[in-house]
Amino acid sequence: MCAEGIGVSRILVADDDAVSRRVLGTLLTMWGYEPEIVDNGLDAQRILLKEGAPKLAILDWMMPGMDGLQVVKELRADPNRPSYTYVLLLTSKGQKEDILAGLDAGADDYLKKPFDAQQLRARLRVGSRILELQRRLVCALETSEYRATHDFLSGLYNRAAIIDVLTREVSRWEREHTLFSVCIADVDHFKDINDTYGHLAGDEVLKRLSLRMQSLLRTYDSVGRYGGEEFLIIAPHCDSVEAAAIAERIRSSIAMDELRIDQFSIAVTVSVGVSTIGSRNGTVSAVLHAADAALYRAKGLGRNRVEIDTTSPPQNTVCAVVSRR
Ligand code: GH3
Ligand code: MG
Ligand code: MG
Repeated sequence: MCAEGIGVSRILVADDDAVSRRVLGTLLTMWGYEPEIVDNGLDAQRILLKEGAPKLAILDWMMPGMDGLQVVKELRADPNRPSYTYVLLLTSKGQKEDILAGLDAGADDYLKKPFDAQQLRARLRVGSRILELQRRLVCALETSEYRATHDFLSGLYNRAAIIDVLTREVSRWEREHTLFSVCIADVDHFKDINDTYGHLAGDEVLKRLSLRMQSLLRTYDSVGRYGGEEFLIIAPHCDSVEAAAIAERIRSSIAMDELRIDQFSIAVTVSVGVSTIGSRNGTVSAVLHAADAALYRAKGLGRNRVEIDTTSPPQNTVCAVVSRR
């Protein structure tokens, strides 16, 4: 899920002084870095703003075109940059005000020319450490966000996350009257599957069904694990007839093939209830309740079937019932 800890080896050097460039290039290579060296601020900015740019940069302050200070300022001005660039300003300007201006502009560190090689090396190690720390924090955040919104077993959205999607769709409908439908799919006689083949095989059935449903939905549909063996699908722009076509595609695809799990061949079917947002089903709970009532009817009518909520009349919409496959 997260980017690998690659270690920081690529480093951008921007300096208009040829001697400095040569010395830095030699030292950095000797210390195991891969320097990319330019002689002006504009090139430095172009490289640093690119995707996959080096995360560590040594910038000279005074350069033609765009000075190092300006490069840092522009770099920090974009709050949406996906990763952080650690910038060390290297310059002959060494007054207290200069140092403050450099750090205020967004530089992380500052070294005065002529620099001491060992000091530069140590400061680059600090930069690498900070970048690695930042990478781990971002990774931890992404992991915890994923865990908070996804179901561990199926990898689908969990109940809270799919209800969030539904809540957003209801708000959109209130604002813009954008139609959508929901389907609740419930595995038929799942308890018997557990009892016959064991709980682990039951888990595997749920995983396979999740994959199957995902593969049959359009990219802008959402599916989540709503309960133990119940799945909630949200189909934007679909009226109940169009959503029923999606539900039917899922039902028939699941019913068609038995699942091979270990030495067993397991026949699985699902029943699906469909409802559509509308004046009579205009809230999260009402639209869910209506889909649940339709599901209940599908169970009562023999299972392995799709039922539409009777209060959801078909309407003309732009829902294109197209599979991802
Ligand atoms: P129906 O056709 O009426 O829906 O019958 P059913 O047996 O599917 O429904 P019921 O609600 O009686 O049983 C659902 C079962 O799903 C009971 C529960 O142990 C099982 N279940 C819920 N979550 C999981 C899970 O994560 N893994 C497994 N293996 N079983 C689960
Ligand atoms: Mg069931
Ligand atoms: Mg159930």
